[in-house]
Formats: sequence, structure tokens, C-alpha cells
Amino acid sequence: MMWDKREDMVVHGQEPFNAEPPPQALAGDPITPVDTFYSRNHGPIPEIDAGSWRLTVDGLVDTPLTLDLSDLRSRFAEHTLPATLQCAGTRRTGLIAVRDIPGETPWREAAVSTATWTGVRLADVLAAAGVSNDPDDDAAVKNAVRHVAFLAPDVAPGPGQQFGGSVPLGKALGPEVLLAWAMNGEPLTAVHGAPLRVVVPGWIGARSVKWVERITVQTEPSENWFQANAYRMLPADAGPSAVEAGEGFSLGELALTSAILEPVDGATVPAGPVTVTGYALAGGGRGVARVDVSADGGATWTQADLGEDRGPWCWRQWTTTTTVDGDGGRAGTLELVARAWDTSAALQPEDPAGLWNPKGYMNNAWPRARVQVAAAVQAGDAQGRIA
Ligand SMILES: Nc1nc2c(c(=O)[nH]1)N[C@H]1C(S)=C(S)[C@@H](COP(=O)(O)O)O[C@H]1N2
Ligand SMILES: [Mo]
Repeated sequence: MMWDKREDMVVHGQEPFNAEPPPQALAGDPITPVDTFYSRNHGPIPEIDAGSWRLTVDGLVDTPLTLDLSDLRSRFAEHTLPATLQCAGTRRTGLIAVRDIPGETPWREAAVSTATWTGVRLADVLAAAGVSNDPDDDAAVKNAVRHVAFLAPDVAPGPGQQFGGSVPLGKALGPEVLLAWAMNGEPLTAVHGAPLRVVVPGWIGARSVKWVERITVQTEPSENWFQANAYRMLPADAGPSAVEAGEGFSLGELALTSAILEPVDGATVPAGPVTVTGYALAGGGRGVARVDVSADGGATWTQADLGEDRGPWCWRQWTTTTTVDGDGGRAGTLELVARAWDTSAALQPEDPAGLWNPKGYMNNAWPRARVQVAAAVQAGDAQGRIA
């Protein structure tokens, strides 16, 4: 497997490299091993010489900076933080089932993963450049006047542009936003952005710019193709092919979502108790408050047990055991459904139909998995086998 990923990755494309793990691989431990972590790329992966690499900080700053890796390590405090990254296209297959979305990667439920990231706070680097973080300015004021844009060297073939994007200054100054050089305690690999990437927890993965080499403070959001034209929520009747810059609205904070990881859609399970597992992720630093699971298509629900809480920037794994009897002991089909609430009491939308959009972003409808229940073992079956 290319780029040091596990053999059973679901590879959507080699060039650019786009891959997600099989859903079951995300169940259990909230921290995703690096070889299992999804990867989303728009162009060729640059292999950057860390020694000659430099980071430029410019724009509306008092003191423009040029920093190498040892400057970053020596001048700023190191921070480590667990955070989930989620691609805005995750679970696009659920929207494609509503209506086809040509030309976009058919991501399933696993274009989302969690790592502990180590690096320095973007806020500290911006402070060194003289960007004020006046506590008397509230976030709204900071966001209204300034944005922090990131630029990387990889050029995507379609738009023929380097990858970039911005976040409002209020977000950029959050203590959770890192310039990271390590992932799960290991140096970043090329595919995940070595030598340095931005990590913007709680926002769409596209803002966590890999291989970052320039950070610019400016009055307007980034005009980079990947922000002005892509990663936008378009009205359902907009033409997907010729998107004008600025059409629709820019995606930013993630929306509350969840997925079923096990059993997978289409699996066969033996009659009796079945363990259902998944993840739930609340965007923007909110927490996951509750997850319900139904084994009868949503007629009745049980509350799942939430896994370890790794803080507001991380997903929560969940699990529950439900008894399936496969239609009174005979083999049958049933539908598992999950639904999550966040700490603002928002509930995921039930139906993906109303969420459909031409680029297929942000499907956060209730996840469903249809499973076959094998007939219960009959008393007197000497083999004791499940049909
Ligand atoms: N330079 C650069 N940064 C990038 C991208 C890219 O193509 N180029 N893809 C973005 C998108 S859309 C996502 S979802 C995340 C994926 O990060 P990963 O490959 O480490 O999982 O990186 C983001 N950062
Ligand atoms: Mo993404």
C-alpha cells in the first residue's frame, strides 16, 4: 500500500491519493493509528526537504517572520492535543443514494479520523508577528476584520492552483489551532503534511492545510479556489460543474454527525445479541451528549454507551448491545439506525434527501445499516452451526 497505509484501505484514487479505512477499523480506540488515518489530497503529495523548508508569516502583521523548524521548536511552547479531522465529503455515498453526484469522491463513513497532534499554537506565532489578541475585542470583532490564510505548494490539476484556505482570526487565535509536526507522537509523514501542517479542530478538514509554507493575515477570506469555489454549500438546483467564485456559502464549522461502524451495511449477523458500534462528532467544540440506536428502523430506541471523552475537539466512540431475533427466529433483514445529540441539544437530521447538494458535502443524516440476521441455531442441530 502506498504512503504507509494498511493493506485493506478503501482507495478511491492513487493520484491524487485518496483513501479511507474500512469502517470497522475506526471502532474502539478513539485515537486512530497513523496507518489507518484517512487521507484526502487534491494534487500530488509534495516530498519536502525539512532542512530547506521555511514558513513565511506576512500580511497585516507588525513583523513579518520567516521561520524554520528549529525556530518553531525553540521560540514557542510545544502543545499536544487530541483532535478529529473530518472531510466535508464524508458520507457522500448517502447523498449519492438520493441523487447522483458525478465527479466527486464517493467517501463512505470513514473519511474522518482522530490523532494527537504536537506542535505550536498558531496564536503564539501570530503574536510573535505582532498580531494582537486583545481580550477586549470579542470574537465577532476579530472575525469581522481579519482572516488568516494558509498556502501550500501542492498544485491540484483541475483548478491548476496551489491548495489554500483561511479561517477567521477569532478561530485562528483559539488555543486548539496548531501548527503541527507530529501525529500520535511520530514525526508527520509526507502524506499527512510533513514537515508542518495546520490543524483546525472542529472545522472541515480542508482548512487543516498540509505542507503549509505561508500564513497571511488579511482583511478578506481566502480567494483560493479551494475556499472561493470548492467546499461551499450550494443550493440543490445549482449546476455543479461551473461554480462561480463566491456562490453558495463557505463551509467552516463541522455539523453534528455520527456513523455506524459495526456491523457494516450489508453484513450478516447471527440471531441473538449483537454489538453495534460507531462514532459521533459534534462540530465547533461542542460535545456529544447522547447517541440512540434502533434495531427496527427507528420504531424503538436504546441509548448507547459513550466511550472515553478526549475533550471538545474529539469524536466519541459509542457502543450498545441489542438483541436481534431475525423475524421470530427465522432469517430476515433489519435496519440499524443511530441518531446523536450534541451539548446544544441539536439532533442530527433524519433524512438525507433535504441535505442533498451538488457537491455532496456535509451529509449528517441519521446513519443506517441494513443487516441480514441468520436464523437462530435450532435445538437439536447437532452441528451447532448457524445457518
Ligand atoms: N496542502 C493541502 N492541504 C490539505 C489538502 C490538500 O489537498 N492539500 N486536503 C485537505 C482536505 S480536503 C482534508 S479533508 C485534509 C485531510 O488530511 P489528511 O490527508 O491528513 O487526512 O487535509 C486538507 N489539507
Ligand atoms: Mo476534505
